[in-house]
Amino acid sequence: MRTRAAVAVQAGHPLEIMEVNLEGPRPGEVLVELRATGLCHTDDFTLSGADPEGLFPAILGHEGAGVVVEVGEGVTSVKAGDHVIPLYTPECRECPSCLSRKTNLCTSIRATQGQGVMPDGTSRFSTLDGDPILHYMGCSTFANHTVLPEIAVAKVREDAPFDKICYIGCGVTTGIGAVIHTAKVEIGAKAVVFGLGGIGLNVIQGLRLAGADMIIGVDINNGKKEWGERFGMTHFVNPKEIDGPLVQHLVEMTRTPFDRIGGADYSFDCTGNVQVMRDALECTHRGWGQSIIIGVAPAGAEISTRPFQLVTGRTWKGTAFGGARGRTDVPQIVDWYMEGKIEIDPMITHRLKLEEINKGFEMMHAGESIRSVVVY
Ligand code: NAD
Ligand code: AHE
Ligand code: ZN
Repeated sequence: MRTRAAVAVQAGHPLEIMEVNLEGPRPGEVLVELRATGLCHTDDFTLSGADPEGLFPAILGHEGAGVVVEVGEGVTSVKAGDHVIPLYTPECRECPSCLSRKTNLCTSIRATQGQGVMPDGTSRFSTLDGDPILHYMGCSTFANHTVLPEIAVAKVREDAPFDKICYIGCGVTTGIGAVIHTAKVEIGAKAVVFGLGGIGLNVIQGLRLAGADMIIGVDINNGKKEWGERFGMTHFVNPKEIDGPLVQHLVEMTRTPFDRIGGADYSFDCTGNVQVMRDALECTHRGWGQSIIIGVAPAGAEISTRPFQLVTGRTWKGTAFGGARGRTDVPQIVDWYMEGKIEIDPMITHRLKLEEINKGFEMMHAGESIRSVVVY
């Protein structure tokens, strides 16, 4: 069949809207008509050329929602007409990682996914001239239709609006999941969130859900203060507007007369900046502070700190897709949204047509949007 897509032809160039060929689903695969896709900072990171795994030409996008059109031989868990969210972290429930119960990082198709191809080593997308176009993060949601492995779709309830729940395909699940699955934040905790964008605001609403007492947001853009407060942030710090080192400032803020050491119980990096990651670790409490890295850093970047920071009981952790097991956890997050337990609508600041997708990335760069969503 033919479908319409925004193709990343080469790194650092705007996406090109074009008709592409899409082959139907092979055994174990599913053809999905996407109804909406969010624009995540990670798509921009890959398009910029900073992603060591970035390959071109490719169809980017990994935050979608749509309807199953056709299933390949042997597919049993979904059928035509089902509403689904594509999963860049699949859940096969059979590989050593899934069976370990210790991680959400299913390994069954990770190698081919990183090479931009389906598990059989081939791409379903091609140009009208027949040249292959690669898949991206196993999803390629910047196309009106895509083909996905069965293990990489979460079936969700049919009354949930596509233009909102697409965000659960990455940002919402990553932010809330980092709090509840990775950090396992407890009631009364003190937390610091660095970077109040599409991910950080979801960390904040996750912290509110978990019952944190003090939620400090840190951003270099003052415009994010109001956004943080809207979802539960209790204090805001702009590192450019304080006297002295940021870490000391945050430790002071969390210090109490009883606990004279100070420091956050939890911190979250939602920037991808390795200096911020260091500050995030070092502002946590001696003895038990945990710092969770969510941000994706460019090729070649490294983190550093004095080992003494770890010797004295701080822990550095990372999280991908918020530690969520997609097929199991994503339908539940959709339910939370439909039941009003979490918010999504106000974070979707812009709705675009596919032809306007590059404008969405421009607004992301300018800090004007929280989430832009392309509606097909
Ligand atoms: P975004 O651009 O919407 O938000 C980033 C925010 O960080 C902005 O508000 C910006 O002003 C702020 N910021 C930038 N530099 C800062 C600094 N030095 N100190 C404080 N704040 C600073 O991006 P996003 O969509 O929220 O994504 C955030 C990061 O998370 C990206 O690196 C993205 O690739 C990554 N990400 C990771 C996962 C995962 O599974 N680990 C999932 C989704 C996104
Ligand atoms: N390809 C990059 C790393 C990109 C990365 O860390 N991706 C996150 C998801 S970001 C979603 O917006 C992830 O899930 N990572 C786990 C995985 O297996 O890819 C690089 O540095 O090579
Ligand atoms: Zn993402």
